Amino acid sequence: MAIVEPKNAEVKSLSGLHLYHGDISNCSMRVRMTLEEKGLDWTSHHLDLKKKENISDDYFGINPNGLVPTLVHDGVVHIESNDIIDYLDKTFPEPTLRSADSEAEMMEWLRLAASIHVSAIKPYVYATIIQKKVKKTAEEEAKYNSLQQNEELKAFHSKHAGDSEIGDDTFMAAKKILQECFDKLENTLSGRNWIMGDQYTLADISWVPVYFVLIGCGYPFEKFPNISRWANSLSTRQSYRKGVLDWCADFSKV
Ligand SMILES: N[C@@H](CCC(=O)N[C@@H](CS)C(=O)NCC(=O)O)C(=O)O
Repeated sequence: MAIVEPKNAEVKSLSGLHLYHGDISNCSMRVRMTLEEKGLDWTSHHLDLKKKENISDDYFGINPNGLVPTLVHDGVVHIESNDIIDYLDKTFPEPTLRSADSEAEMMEWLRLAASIHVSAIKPYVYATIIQKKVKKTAEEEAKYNSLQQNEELKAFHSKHAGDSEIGDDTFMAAKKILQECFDKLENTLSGRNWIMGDQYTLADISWVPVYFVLIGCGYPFEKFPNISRWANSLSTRQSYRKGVLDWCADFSKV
């Protein structure tokens, strides 16, 4: 569970569920889908990542990495999307998004999604679509570097800020990681409706936004028929419509 003590003490007085999130952020999509699955009331604090609204003293005072999403629940600050959805499912257990007999396997899918975010998802998305939309001015870069303490994120953004593009090596490495993950997902989904079998769980919620964002970036999912079938079956799910499409209808157009 990733709970942080905020420097921005104002959030400690918030009651109920408050989500700091971005429309186009796959990590935010996970949390919005989970909130919708549970039918929970939540207050939206939307941050426009293209306008770099996350790069401010106020927001770094809430989330020390300056990333979305952040959930504030009755004044307690939770970061890391996969931890947040797990927290929500445990705190609001109905309807459940886990099955007791496959807990370890489900958590492994959540960990896998979290572990490839900076090494594969972010570089793929930046290289294909996002970098030119979030290019930083020299002033914005200086502000970011003064606020960001997380070395991995600092290294990523300093390498790919301004006009310096994602190099071929980084892009190739990202593609290799994604290929391995999607081979595994394709095999797992063979003969299954959902990642864990018949039950829709946090594993699906963790991976659906990855699919949604990457297909918007032109990722060749036509090579993965089971993944394509799984993703298509989501279009009828209200939490997908409300948590993803209502905020970002098509990632290729962001
Ligand atoms: N591990 C974090 C990653 C969060 C993350 O990278 N969020 C992205 C959007 S999906 C973001 O805030 N990007 C803005 C930036 O890098 O400045 C999580 O799962 O919550």
